Amino acid sequence: MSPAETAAEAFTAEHGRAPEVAWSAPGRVNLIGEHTDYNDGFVLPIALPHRIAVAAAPRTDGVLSVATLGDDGVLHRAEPTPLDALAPGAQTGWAAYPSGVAWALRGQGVEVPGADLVIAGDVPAGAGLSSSHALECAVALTLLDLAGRPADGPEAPATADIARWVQISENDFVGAPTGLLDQTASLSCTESHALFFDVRSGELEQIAFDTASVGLELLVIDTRAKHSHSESGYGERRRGCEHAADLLGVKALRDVSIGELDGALEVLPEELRPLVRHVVTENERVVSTVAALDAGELASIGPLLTSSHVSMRDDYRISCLELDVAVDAALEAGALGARMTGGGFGGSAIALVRAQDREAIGQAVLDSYAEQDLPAPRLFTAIPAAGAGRDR
Ligand code: GAF
Repeated sequence: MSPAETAAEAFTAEHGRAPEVAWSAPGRVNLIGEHTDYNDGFVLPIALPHRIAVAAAPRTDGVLSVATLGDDGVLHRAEPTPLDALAPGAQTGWAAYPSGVAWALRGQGVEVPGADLVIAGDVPAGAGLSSSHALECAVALTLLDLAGRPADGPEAPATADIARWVQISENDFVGAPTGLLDQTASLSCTESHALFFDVRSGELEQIAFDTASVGLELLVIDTRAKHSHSESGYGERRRGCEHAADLLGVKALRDVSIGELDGALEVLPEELRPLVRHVVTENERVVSTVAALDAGELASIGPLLTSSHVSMRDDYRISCLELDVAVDAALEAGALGARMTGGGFGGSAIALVRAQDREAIGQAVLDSYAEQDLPAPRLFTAIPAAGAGRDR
């Protein structure tokens, strides 16, 4: 059963009526371009086939009720809350994500009605694969539909606005100071493509990314080391970048070109230099990756992925033992390139591998984990899937 079918079935069992609408949104893997989004830079994600679905129907009493189907098959219910009572800090835990979206949409003048929502999905949580944004995007699309402004209708808000509203919910309600990468990926990625997103201009370009046609695979290694944006050093890195941009007299680090990097580093305090070096070189790597993909040279992006990892490990300092073990083992076993993906401090790594080496590289990663007494990671091959959409 698809996540949407599962959510619809759970909705009917819970509420004794069928849902009126259902929308789902995917998790993502960012191919390259990490911690560049809040620096107005470039990112290049793909959507995963893993999705979060929301089945819903309106209520007439102005109350939001939310329930989510756990991996254990048990339905977890949040306390039903009047929409008027939603405010940052009023809700914690998983329920803050859907509630925050309702709050943010209302703040933008969307007439969100009371609603029953039932959530189900298969994006691994805490794996750095953007399960929270998949959830928030699916909720946003569902509530917009119930508010009479479905994303596939004539009154639809611009997709960039929906992404921004989801960001407001995440930043101001959930309290995680994240950028625009994940929502945009979840809403705008397409099958067989990576999404080249220029965060400053808002421009989106679909870049063909068909690994199978050139005998390659993108292996995802979910390290199972849990990561979280609100508790990690994410905000600290973000503030460091903003401080560096201030000192350099630019709007964002996006404005520092690779040619200006050495000069910029000279005038910055020592502790900010590695952050700036990462962001400026990472933007450059995204542009080079897109150029290689456009030229049909998919295999040649491997070294760019690996340099990105080294930059995050040594300069941005957001890697961890589990991520480094995964990357090193994959590279030693013949991966063309490998890097951690997402916010860091845990979560997942990716490795670009030749299809015929996939098994051996996967085994090498598992062996390396066993040697280090780490719990076995979860491995799967990512195939770029479709972005968010209506299921009902
Ligand atoms: C997380 C954030 F949510 C994104 O906005 C982005 O900054 C990413 O970390 C790092 O590239 O996924």
